[in-house]
Amino acid sequence: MSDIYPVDPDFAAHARIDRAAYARDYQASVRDPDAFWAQAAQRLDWFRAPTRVRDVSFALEDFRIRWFDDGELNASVNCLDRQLATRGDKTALLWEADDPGTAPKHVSYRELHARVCRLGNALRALGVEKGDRVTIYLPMIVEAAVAMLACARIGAVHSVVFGGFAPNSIADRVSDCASKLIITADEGLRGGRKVPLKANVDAALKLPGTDTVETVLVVRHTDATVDMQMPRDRWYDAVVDPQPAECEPERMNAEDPLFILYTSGSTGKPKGVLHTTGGYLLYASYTHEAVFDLREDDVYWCTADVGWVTGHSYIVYGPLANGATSLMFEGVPNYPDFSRFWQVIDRHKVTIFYTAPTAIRALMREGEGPVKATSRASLRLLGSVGEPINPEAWRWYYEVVGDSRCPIVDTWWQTETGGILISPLPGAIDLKPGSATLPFYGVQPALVDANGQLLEGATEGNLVITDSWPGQMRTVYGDHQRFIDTYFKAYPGMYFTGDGCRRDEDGYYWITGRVDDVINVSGHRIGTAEVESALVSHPKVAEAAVVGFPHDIKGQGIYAYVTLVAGEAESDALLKELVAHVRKEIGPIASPDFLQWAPGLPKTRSGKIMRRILRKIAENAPDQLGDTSTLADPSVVDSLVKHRHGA
Ligand code: 6R9
Repeated sequence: MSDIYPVDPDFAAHARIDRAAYARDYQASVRDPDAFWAQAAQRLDWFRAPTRVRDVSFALEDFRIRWFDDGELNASVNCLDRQLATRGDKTALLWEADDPGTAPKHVSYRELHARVCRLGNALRALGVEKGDRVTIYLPMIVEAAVAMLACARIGAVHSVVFGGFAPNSIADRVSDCASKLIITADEGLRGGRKVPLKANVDAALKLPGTDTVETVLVVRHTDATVDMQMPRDRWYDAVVDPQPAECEPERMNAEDPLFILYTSGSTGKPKGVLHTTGGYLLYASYTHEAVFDLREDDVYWCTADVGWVTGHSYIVYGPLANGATSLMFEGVPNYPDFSRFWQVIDRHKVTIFYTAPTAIRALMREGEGPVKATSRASLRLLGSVGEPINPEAWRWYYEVVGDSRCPIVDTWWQTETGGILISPLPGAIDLKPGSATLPFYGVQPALVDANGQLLEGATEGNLVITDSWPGQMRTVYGDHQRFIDTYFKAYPGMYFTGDGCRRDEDGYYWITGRVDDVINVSGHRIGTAEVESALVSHPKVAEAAVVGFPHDIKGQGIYAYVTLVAGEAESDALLKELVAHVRKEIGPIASPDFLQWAPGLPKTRSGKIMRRILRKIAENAPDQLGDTSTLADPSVVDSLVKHRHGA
């Protein structure tokens, strides 16, 4: 039996949503979604208020997802202009540098508005028009948020590419959406180390398919000397600073694209997840306010990178649409030492702290000392996102970091969902360590078996969502059929999340992890197919198979089996070379933790690699290999088990 942490009565007394309100409003939201979301839409400022709420069908023959589709608004106006009257001098973004010796920056709503307008004007002057795609490849600096909002202001569609990605990955993402312009910086700075962002862009733009890029705007950040290729490359400050501080916002239809964000799937290249303006912004802001029980004087800190969806929805769009103070951190949890997070919390009197289980596990390993050296008295609420949080890490987070005072919201969601779908509301829902608990308003989760049969009661199955919510992705950029095939074919009439899940006797949801070929490494999604194709692109590799395995800190690690081209010799030097090759092709986050030589791979007679078996070998569970009789050559398994890494 799992233990329960009941809602704290003191917290509930001041919370936005209490138990009764959640029960009542959840019922209302699924009984009459039109009425519920029509009311909720009033939280946004519209140029033209929508008269239609939802037009949705998940049926394959009649597929559509549209929300508020006669409404018109602008996301940057909602995040900036409408805050000016009452919050002009309030800090919108509070920036903490990688080096604690660098002064933090407080950017007010008024200043942020002016900076976004200047960049919006500059982008227009450079020929960027409504609907054009702009790639943002920046470190965690204020300009990253400015760039996203400036795109939103002029109706350009941003595609933020995580600063840890290598030139090949940048090139793939630039060419897929035919970006016209890239915004980058000379260098990034993380944990005292420099990241050559501009040089990576230069290398990416030498690769095929990237010639749509006309301009590269370069933010001066570390003042490093970088190659500037005129007229393509322009210094950001030189172009942006002279622009006027007012910029006419584009009137966007609610269903006009706001951004594309690439994410890994189980097959092929990363998918360009497309989110639109009205539904996304409404959902990001509403969930941010409700799940984090937001108050006017909160100092809210989400430690994600803007290169991931969490940074989009819960550093930039949600918090700013709510007029919150959002802390943006350039650095890493262990620099200069393992108490950095807690020092930042004390320095800025952070009240809400939202991070990932992998960070908690890494910090937990260092013991209580670095935490207890700080006060953290300002904290009132903690959050978790990115992967299942093991109960042990949950309790450490609760007891040691939060001094058993602060509820934890374990928020389950995905790039595709735009915002949080399953999470406690801290004043309304009792907590169970390791469970994301219950659905947000309007969200209808269900469990199905492999045949798509709906499962009732306390049980385990594949997690689906049976009806739409406003923050749902609308398409895979440039490949609508792939969108439908990936998410709506497995279980007709339902959105398939790719996650396995258990539901307990209280109706609580416990996410068990991906059931597809996606590995969740430190909360980052890596497709096994991407790592395999990077390995196979090395001239000495004939074949590769990649699986995930349980990893104490990262949640899952990457285990690669590699078959060399005939005549090539296995060696430690080549092993290192292959790991380095993957880093160079995709980026450091995709580096295999282990690489095992595989003279043969377990295949069915039709040639399909049996990953189930490879997973069990990687997990060191050779007694659970199951039936191997259908293999073309069962003897390869014995040899792989014998030579397992560490065996
Ligand atoms: C927001 C984000 C999505 C995948 C998702 C699931 C895992 C995220 C979780 C969680 C258990 C949580 N995941 N939050 N699993 N509990 N609270 O992480 O988006 O990068 O697209 O990853 O992450 O497996 O399917 P994304």
